[in-house]
Amino acid sequence: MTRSIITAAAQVGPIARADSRAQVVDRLIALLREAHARGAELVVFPELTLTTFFPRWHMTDPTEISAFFETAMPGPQTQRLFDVARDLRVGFYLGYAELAEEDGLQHRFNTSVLVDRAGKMVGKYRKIHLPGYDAPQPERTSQHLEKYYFEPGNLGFPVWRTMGAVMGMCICNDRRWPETYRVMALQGAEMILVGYNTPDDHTGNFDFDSLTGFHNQLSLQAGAYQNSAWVVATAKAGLEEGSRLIGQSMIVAPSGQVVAMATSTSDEVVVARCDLDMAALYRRTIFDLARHREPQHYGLIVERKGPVPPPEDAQP
Ligand code: ING
Repeated sequence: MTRSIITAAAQVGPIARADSRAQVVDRLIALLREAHARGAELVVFPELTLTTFFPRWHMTDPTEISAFFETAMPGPQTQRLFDVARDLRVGFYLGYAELAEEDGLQHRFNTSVLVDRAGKMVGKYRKIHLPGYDAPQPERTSQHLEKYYFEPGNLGFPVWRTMGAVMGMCICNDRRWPETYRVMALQGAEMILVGYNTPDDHTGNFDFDSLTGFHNQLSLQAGAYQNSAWVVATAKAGLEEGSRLIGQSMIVAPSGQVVAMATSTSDEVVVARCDLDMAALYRRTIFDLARHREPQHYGLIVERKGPVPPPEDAQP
């Protein structure tokens, strides 16, 4: 009997700055219901999926900024999403802006939570790799100010045994860094869930930006294959407040194959059965981290901080 979990990427189209939480949660519930109708047991929503991608603007008014953050999860505006998911017995990943009070101080994180099929909170992740800048860049038409609005995550990359699998979470830019997947794979992760908001003009260099979709897919497929894990990646997509966010929500197998991908940049559900034994097979053969990965032999690389110096007698 193979272990599997039917999973959905619930892509969310543009969210306008003026859209209320209620309007957005209505859309998330509709996506969740569609995913359930198509057999999904787990649904992955995007990063910062309750509001427009506000780090594209520089705001200074604390009240204006706080309006984009949640002080509780679930809170009054999101409780009904949790209730519907519990009633339908569907687990989910939800990305949002978190205003947390810790050691008497307020902290702001770019956060995701994982909720199981009984509606129980499984775990929380706070985004570690924050792209962009901590101050407006004068030459940019649209800003990318995640370092201004959020602190780097302080929870590491935990993984949890839940819903019949070992699952981990990351957020958006994390997916571009190989250590993100490896740190979770070394803890036994079989499924890695990620939401993203990815504008197609991030660097302002068209040679790079024209490859945004390719780099998205490359990062996800490499992460999945090189770590023998399923990767479920969900976009906030579309033309959102003048910013073009790529779609391409996708479900990638441990083989690196894309088994389902969104074809729109709107609200769209893609579903696939994730065979967890496939991850185990790759982990037992090609990517047996215990047998084939010999970190003690990497020591020389780690100790060396730069190129090997030329031999003494090298001719100038
Ligand atoms: N967004 C983008 C991401 O990493 C980006 C930023 C876009 C980086 C394109 C590099 C290239 O997908 C977030 N929110 O991290």
